[in-house]
Amino acid sequence: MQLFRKSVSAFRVLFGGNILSRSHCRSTTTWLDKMRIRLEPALEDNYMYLLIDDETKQCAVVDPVEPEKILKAVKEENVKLTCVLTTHHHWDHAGGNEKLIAQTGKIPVYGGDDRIGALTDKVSHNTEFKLGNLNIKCLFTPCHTAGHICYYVTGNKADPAVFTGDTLFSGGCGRFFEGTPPQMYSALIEILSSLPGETRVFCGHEYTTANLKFAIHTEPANVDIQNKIKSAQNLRDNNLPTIPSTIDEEKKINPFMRVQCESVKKHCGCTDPIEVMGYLRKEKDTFKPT
Ligand code: GBP
Ligand code: ZN
Repeated sequence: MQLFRKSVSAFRVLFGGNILSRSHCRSTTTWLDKMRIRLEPALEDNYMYLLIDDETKQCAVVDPVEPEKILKAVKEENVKLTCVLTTHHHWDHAGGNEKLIAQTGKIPVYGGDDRIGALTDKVSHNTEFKLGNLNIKCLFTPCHTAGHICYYVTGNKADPAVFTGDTLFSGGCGRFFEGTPPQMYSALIEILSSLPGETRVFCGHEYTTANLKFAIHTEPANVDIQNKIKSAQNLRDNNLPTIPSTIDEEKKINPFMRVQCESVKKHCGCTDPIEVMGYLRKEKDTFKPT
């Protein structure tokens, strides 16, 4: 039995958890100004996204780790896939690039790290390019990895979107594999917190309910976190994603976006927001909810 369990879990890891178990959520579409974003679940808890320009029917894909699913979605949407946006080099984000390009033929692959497979266009902070009529602005947010990029997308200025990879999650942030607290402070507080509050946040993993258990531990009296725990659990019970959230919402519920708040400082026992950032990440690295 033990051996069977082990090989089942190895099988799940190898095949992304979707052969023996169901996909971790349903595919959903978010309509914004001039653009449409189709969320596709991948592996155990990853998200891939199709970003579609409504007027020209051009489409970009974010982190296509399972290219077959993406090609099927592109066909269903009747759009033209014109580029790949890669948030960072980890295999569960960039690992599908080569296979996808082998199917589509040569299209630009954007990213901020030479370790990204099939990379054609290395971008840096504030690099901008177009997808049809949409504008895409690259935000350099190193820390989870040294070359991490978030992509900020605007149509007609209203209703923007940001793809945050493993830098900002709903209710949390990525582990600091290749960076430091000042870098995550810069990414979350200086760069992402400055985006318009209504910006929809599309992140790289469905970690929201686990993140909120840590969030409520840091601020037990925070009513926004209490309410979000209920609404997120309700979505997950129905096999729906908790994504997108918004920048304004993250500022209310995400401890890593709240390092300047008195209640979070008090929890950490320090006042310097960068120290608070370091304290929270260390604490969450080993956090086990009771
Ligand atoms: C959870 O399930 O909630 N805590 C996670 C466990 C991103 S994936 C898994 C985990 O550690 N996930 C990473 C993370 O940053 N989590 C935020 C957190 O725990 O608060 N990855 O797949 C991870 O980046 C990876 C791939 C890591 C290649 C290193 C390499 Br090399
Ligand atoms: Zn990662």
